[in-house]
Amino acid sequence: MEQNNRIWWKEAVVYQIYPRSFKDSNGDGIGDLCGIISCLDYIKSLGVDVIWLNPIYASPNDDNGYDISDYRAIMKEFGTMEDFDLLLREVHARNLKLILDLVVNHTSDEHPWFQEARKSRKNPYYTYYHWWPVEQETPPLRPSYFEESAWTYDLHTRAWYLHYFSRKQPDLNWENREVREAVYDMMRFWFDKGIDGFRMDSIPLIAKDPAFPPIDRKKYPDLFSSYAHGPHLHEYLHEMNREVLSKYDIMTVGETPHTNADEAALYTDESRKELNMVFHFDHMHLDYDENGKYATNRVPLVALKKVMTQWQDKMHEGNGWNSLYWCNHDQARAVTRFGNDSEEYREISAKMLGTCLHMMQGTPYIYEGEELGMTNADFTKLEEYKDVEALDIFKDFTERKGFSKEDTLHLLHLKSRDNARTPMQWDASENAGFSEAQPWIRVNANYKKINAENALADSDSVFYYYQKLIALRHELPIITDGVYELLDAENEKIYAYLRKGEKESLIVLCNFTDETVEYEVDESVKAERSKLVISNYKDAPEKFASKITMKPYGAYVYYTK
Ligand code: TEU
Ligand code: CA
Repeated sequence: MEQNNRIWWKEAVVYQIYPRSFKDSNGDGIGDLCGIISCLDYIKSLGVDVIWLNPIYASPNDDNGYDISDYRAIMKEFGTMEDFDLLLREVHARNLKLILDLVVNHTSDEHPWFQEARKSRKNPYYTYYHWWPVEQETPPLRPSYFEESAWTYDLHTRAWYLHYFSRKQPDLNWENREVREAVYDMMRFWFDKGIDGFRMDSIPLIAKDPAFPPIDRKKYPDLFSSYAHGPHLHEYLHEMNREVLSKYDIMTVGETPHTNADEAALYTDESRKELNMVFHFDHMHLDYDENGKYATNRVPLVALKKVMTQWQDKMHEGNGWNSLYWCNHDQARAVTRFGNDSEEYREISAKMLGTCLHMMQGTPYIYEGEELGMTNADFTKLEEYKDVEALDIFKDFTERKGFSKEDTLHLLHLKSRDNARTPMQWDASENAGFSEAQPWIRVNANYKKINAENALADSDSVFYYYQKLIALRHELPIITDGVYELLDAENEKIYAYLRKGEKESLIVLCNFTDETVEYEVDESVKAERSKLVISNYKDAPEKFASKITMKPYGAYVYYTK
């Protein structure tokens, strides 16, 4: 709702919960809704405004809930619909908002629609999915994100069905109006319960050309990028907005792989009435190599600045809105990947990363445990990995790409999605206070040191630093509204930028290295009456000076009015 021209989701900070790994309340080793309820005061104390839950719907859990067998029921491991209703009430009672994951590119193969569909070609649900009948010979090349091929042959129908993800995640046919109506109906069901929005999974992939023409390999060397932005995509989103979204005071964020900043404007430009914002992947791709995500590269700072700046500029010009994130349930831990998780620099670099992101324009997303500076998992054996993607990568790299077992395990350690899925570290008791039973996935051995209880007892912790960053965003409108301007684009060590308002400005200086850097800020930047509003070093200079000694992973923010 716009109040005095302000829009709540533009000023909000979102906290993302991966329910399976957050808090177990009934001792089965799996996180659940009652566990989340018991931690709401902790989340509230961080100062965030919105909670986003990864999928909580009935699911056989081939992909931890991203394979849904009933959109209107709660996954039995997570609790009941009564538990959900209580959670929603408790969230609202704390003046927080709740958004859910909308996964409608595909269902589970155990969803009744697919169970019906695969009975025969004449079944009314057959056209809810994409099929390639055997008479047309082998289906056109379409790789799956989690398997070699995105086509799996079905004996009953004598046809292959399409699944961009695992074979237990058949893709829905959005060309079919009945499918769209069924999705909109389900969305209304949740909005009528009072939820405050959706994060929309894989949303650029929903639209497909049912003829599946050959992929132009010159245009799409990695093939997957051809999956985004199929025919009628924006018509569907516009229709969804008209029929459902526009009727409620809610927020939407599309997860948009394979989407550049120009394309993102098509989703988020307010006048187009589609989505509020999207999660882009451009900064996630900077450490990829010819084998994609599973690579040993570090992210080069100059390139990082370039893509972040592009998105800041494009969303601002295009009348869109950014979402800001360093990590989520699909990515390595931020401090390990972009900072430094050594004993010496873990906390200081986690705070620097938080500063660099939270002072930008957009809505920041904090992934559970990021506020503690949680690190990548410390798995050494393949058996410790649970993720369908990790198991597929292991197979692909060792059997098809010729990597050794050790090298592949090292790549999984760097990039596996399970790095983000180890149990939330609550305290130093057994299983990190996550569960009384053995957790479904192993706890990181560093939990005795890195945990919420320790963080709450230490006024200098990453937790309290994030609390301060969030409070600043709520206090200073310039963080929401100010125009972003990058300084010193080619500097390989320092990320320096301005936020400019009509009468105010912010100077944000972040050292991405473990070295002390004598830094000279561009001479055009004048800030005589500035004051330091946040820094991860206690002895940071109170007044801005154009020559500044930037300590290792130092972050300094000056505000001028
Ligand atoms: O991810 C979609 C997506 O683009 C993935 O390819 C993602 O890039 C990959 O997991 C990174 O390694 C979404 C969800 O976030 C993910 O958890 C699901 O597995 C996937 O959709 C299927 O629903
Ligand atoms: Ca449980």
